[in-house]
Amino acid sequence: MADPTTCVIIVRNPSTGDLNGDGEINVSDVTSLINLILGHLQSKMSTSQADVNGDGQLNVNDVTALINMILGKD
Ligand SMILES: [Ca+2]
Ligand SMILES: [Ca+2]
Repeated sequence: MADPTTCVIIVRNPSTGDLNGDGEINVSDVTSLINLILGHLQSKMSTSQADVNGDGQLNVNDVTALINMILGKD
């Protein structure tokens, strides 16, 4: 149950970018994202996890956004 005195601001789905679901966002997720975009990986995750920049499409821009997220430039 949420504490009514606590204000939580969720900017994005916390699982966004964690494509392989291991709880961390790292180069393994970049690989998974590229494979997903290239059609080499069947999507087991919701699009919201792979659509890193949230534009509704899966493409190289999400790879860039994911890399920036990993590098802390997000
Ligand atoms: Ca991961
Ligand atoms: Ca996108």
